[in-house]
Amino acid sequence: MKPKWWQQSVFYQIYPRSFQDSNNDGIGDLNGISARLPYLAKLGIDAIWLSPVFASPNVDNGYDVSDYCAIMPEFGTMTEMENLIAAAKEVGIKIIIDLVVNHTSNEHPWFKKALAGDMHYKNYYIFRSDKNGLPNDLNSFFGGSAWEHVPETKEYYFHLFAKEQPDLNWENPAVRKEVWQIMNFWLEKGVGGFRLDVIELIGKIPDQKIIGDGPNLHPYLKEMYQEVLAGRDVVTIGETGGVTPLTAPLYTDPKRKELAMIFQFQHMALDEVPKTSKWNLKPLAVPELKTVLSRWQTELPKEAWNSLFWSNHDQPRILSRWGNADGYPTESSKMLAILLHMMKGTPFIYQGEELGMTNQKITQVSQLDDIESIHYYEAEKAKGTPVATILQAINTKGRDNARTPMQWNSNKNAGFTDENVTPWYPINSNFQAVNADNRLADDNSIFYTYQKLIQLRKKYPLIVWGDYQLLATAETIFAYTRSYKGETWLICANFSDQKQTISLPYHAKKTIIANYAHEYHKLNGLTLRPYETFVVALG
Ligand code: TEU
Ligand code: CA
Repeated sequence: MKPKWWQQSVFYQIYPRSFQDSNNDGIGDLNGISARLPYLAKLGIDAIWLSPVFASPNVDNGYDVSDYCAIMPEFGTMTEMENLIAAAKEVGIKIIIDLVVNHTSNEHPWFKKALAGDMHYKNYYIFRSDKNGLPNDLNSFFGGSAWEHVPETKEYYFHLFAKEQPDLNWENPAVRKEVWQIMNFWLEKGVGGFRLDVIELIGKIPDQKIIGDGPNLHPYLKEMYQEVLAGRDVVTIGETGGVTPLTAPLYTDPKRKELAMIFQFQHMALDEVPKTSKWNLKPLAVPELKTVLSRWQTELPKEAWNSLFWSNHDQPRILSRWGNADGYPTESSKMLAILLHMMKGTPFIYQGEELGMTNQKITQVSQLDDIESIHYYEAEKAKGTPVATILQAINTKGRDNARTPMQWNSNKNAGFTDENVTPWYPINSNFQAVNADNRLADDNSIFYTYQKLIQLRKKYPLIVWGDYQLLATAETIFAYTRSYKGETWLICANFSDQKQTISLPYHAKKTIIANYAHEYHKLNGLTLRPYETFVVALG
């Protein structure tokens, strides 16, 4: 297969509400993003995954869409969106939009008409009679039953997320046609593709309690390809929470004509007690991380394509999570960046990751914004769990951690919005130390590590295409090689806050990148400092 642009690209995710406010209402917006394009061009990224910017009552911050072809007024206008797409193109950046079509908002006109008894639109959603009580015991991902009662019509409707996010009935061909029209509408506006929210859920059969990976999932994706994607050089990235290296090719093998790539989440579950919930915490075991990430490097068939990420708007900040934000913020954030960006797959950087932004601790329930955390809090409180325990889980894994505004400078409100405005969500209290101005002024900052990693990916096909091999090492040494056309690179990280001596019988001929100022030659018997990480060409 001819290489695709998105296989050789680095993506950057923007959560618009928190990126840059341009009109001083305390809410990030489209013009704010346009104004920051020079910063993104300097970083060197090729494409932006824009979290939803469509009309929405914001029960789930835009992941509940009430009009897919209109811009949320708080974020701007359709003209401003067109301007953003055009201005980004000028600097070589594509805009990828977030298509949230497993469900709509309950304020979408389709759902309002359905509730009003219009049978055409009722069949856009999943309604069931209430005559035997709850249709079944399926639960929503945000807690509680997935069935919401409508006493007026003696029915329930189905929602896998909040009750304000009713699931669409994909079995109805009219629904699918609406989605293809929405996609075509945006492609004609010049977007570079789609991130497909919870796409593995569209083949569901609620009556049989089949949710992920339903029998109709792949037929629908094939239909999407034929109706929208065929003949267009666009990217599609499926959010697939349950995907494994075995099932990934079903989505991404080009011969199957479905999606370009997927987001897998197996590594994101490694600090959860297996088979419980994201809130049930356990410490990360580095050997498990090595195993899981390496499996995606070696067990994924050549024809399939994966993405690489540490963070997004649903995950806590990676530096607080698996780095060492207090003791070694610079070293450990660089370690994480190098380890991931030297792997095969398309890297995604989440806004602020390139600055070393961290989680923001809250001490009171009133500081919560995210619907998932609020539901979790209420459910645990009802069970009698102590507040301190609940807040500890939320401070560790809650989604608000990633959603604090971007830290641009050391002024009050961090340059996100005017100093006299109250931002929609508080700025992380460390903004005076952690901000873009400081990072850009320091040649040794994490920002320039990300910039260099992006440049290296463009320069060396080895990073894009090379074979991967995990090396047998001490538990908290993460070392692997990449090999391509007779050249081999070694990537080696001390994933701990202790000194460790490595015994790798290699000689380095060239240092490519490292997080301590050091040239690497003889590697056997080398003692690595905490989080020390280097990439060398072997020879
Ligand atoms: O997330 C999918 C999803 O399954 C989340 O509920 C995930 O389990 C959780 O965020 C992990 O903490 C997507 C979007 O990324 C998310 O922001 C939306 O809330 C969700 O879909 C519903 O649209
Ligand atoms: Ca604004």
